[in-house]
Amino acid sequence: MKKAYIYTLIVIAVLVAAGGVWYFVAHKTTNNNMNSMNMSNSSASTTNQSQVTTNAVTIQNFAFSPANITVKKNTTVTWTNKDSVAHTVMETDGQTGPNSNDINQGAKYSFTFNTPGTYHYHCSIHPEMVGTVTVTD
Ligand SMILES: [Cu+2]
Repeated sequence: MKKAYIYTLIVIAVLVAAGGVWYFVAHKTTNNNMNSMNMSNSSASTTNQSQVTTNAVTIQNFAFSPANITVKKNTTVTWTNKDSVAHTVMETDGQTGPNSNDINQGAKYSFTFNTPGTYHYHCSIHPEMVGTVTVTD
């Protein structure tokens, strides 16, 4: 009689513990899914489309300047970070393009564009930072 009571308590305790673990795991998974869904694609930029012919881009105040540049093919473009935080230069459309590691304060990153085309890029740390390199023949 007493034993059966204790076994019942143990069974209930195990079920409650298992339910708690299940809830925790399920809840965590849901959160992760929501986080990955939040990585929204903010590619529709309505920024100034004026083109500047230069191979030097300054990163300052969380922006690429000039944001839209034109170069001839086989030109090496250099980005210089004048912010106190790190930025990156990452090709956006899956073309062979710039793909930097963290560019720290005062550091530079260079990429040579050999193929004509339009290359959209962004900062992987601050995806709202975008720019384009137009490469002409
Ligand atoms: Cu950045």
